[in-house]
Amino acid sequence: DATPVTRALLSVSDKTGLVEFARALSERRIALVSTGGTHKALTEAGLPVTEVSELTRFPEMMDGRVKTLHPAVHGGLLAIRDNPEHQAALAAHGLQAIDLLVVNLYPFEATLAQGSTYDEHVENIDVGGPAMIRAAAKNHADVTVVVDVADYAVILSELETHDGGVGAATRRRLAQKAFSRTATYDAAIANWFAGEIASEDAPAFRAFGGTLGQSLRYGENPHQSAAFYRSPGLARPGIATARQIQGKALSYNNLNDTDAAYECVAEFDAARSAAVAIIKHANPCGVAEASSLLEAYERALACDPTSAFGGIVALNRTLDAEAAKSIVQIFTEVIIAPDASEEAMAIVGAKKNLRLLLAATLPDPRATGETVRTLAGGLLVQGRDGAVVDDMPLQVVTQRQPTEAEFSDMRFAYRVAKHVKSNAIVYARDRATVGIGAGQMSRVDSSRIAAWKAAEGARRIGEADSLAKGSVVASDAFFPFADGLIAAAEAGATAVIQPGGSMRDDEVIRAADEAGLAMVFTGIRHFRH
Ligand code: 93A
Repeated sequence: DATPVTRALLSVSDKTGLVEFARALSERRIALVSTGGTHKALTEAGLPVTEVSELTRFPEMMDGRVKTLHPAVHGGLLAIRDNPEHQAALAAHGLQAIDLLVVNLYPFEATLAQGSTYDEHVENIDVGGPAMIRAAAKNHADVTVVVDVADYAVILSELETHDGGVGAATRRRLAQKAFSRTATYDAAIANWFAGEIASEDAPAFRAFGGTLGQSLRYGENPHQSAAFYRSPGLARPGIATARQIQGKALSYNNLNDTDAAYECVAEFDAARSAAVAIIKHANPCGVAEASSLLEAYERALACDPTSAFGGIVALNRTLDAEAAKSIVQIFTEVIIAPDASEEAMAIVGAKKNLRLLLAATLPDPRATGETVRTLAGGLLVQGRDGAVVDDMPLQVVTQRQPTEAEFSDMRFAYRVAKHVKSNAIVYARDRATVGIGAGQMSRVDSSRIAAWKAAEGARRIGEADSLAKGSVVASDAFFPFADGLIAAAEAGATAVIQPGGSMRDDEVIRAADEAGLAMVFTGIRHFRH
């Protein structure tokens, strides 16, 4: 019951094991036909192979969308061998029977796994491949179909035991497998499509309008669906207007963190200094200002290199080669900058997965506009926090006046604190953060964490004193009691910047005076949740 194999058509995206398999077929005097890429691989390996365009007498066209969709292929696969009319039709049109079909499809599922764009998904929908697979599987009485690299060995052993033929049981089993493959393939396409449509129908989309920027593989967690929308109502330069130059598709968390990173670094006027912010879980884990991006990056990284691993790096100036070289040393998820030099792009280009976003302009930290979040059954809308420390009437409340250096560091620390989740405590020295405490329910806990990070930083570089020594400390909201302030003084801070406005401000000021601290009130709070 074995059918002889004299001609094989090979058309595979995954070329694993292809050459070895084709060589074994060729050695059995089986004629090989194949599509462009497969043909190239086989001729390069020195195998005799006919291009499918020779069979169809049509060139492959439309970027490969039409290569095998032709009667020369489908007639060859579907003709019943012992049907005289079918055989006469083959002869009349000069067609040849194909006995073995070897296909693996465009990698649609892999494209899904990478989280590619809509158009990339569409281009990876294989049409000709499934058509051939279905034709060959339907005609399994005469034709053998292989859709899985793992079955190459099965075919070779069949050809061996059946003297150049494939047995009926194997043909039936492989035909079943072939239909199962096209079914799974189409299911993956249908599911992806359903997700795209659902994203466009999402209530959030209807509420805010705009356009679907990208449907995302998932949200904050894999069980949550997600999409990114561009909303003209919220239009301002930043993450939504940035161009992705390279790297894997952005995830939900990437987008959220990159937005936070770029908004943070935009607080630093690019005309005045180079600045770098490194973000993890939407919080800065290091921010620095310097005369070069390289120096700013290295100082930002030094604040908390452990947390910076797998972080987002935002820069306020054109990414240059020196900074790029340093950034690619550790695992980074995303780099965002207004622009990048050719050389820097080449350096980043060596890291295929690393995402590089160029946003052209920096967001305006003073911009008005709204932020929106949902809560059960409603929306919370507020004006964005466009307050900038330079515009705040800083009031010195202690006996000691801050020095110029302290003033400069306090303004730096307050800019950073605006972008740290509350309760936020930021220690800074020479315009670099040395300890950041974020997102604690108690301000004292945030202070402890920030001080601990500064002490860790000193330990890492072998300094005896905590990096908080000689630093300034910023608090996003007032110290309700003197304890937080005393803790900062004990950690080594010499100056404090905070909004003021506590019922116990007098107590807090007295404690600052006793500790010899300089303290300024900004009058403006920077809560961020
Ligand atoms: O774009 S297609 O749907 N149009 C076709 O006519 C066609 N024929 C085969 N894709 C088509 N294929 C697919 O090309 C195969 O399923 C296989 O995945 C791939 C092999 O192309 P190449 O040999 O050029 O690498």
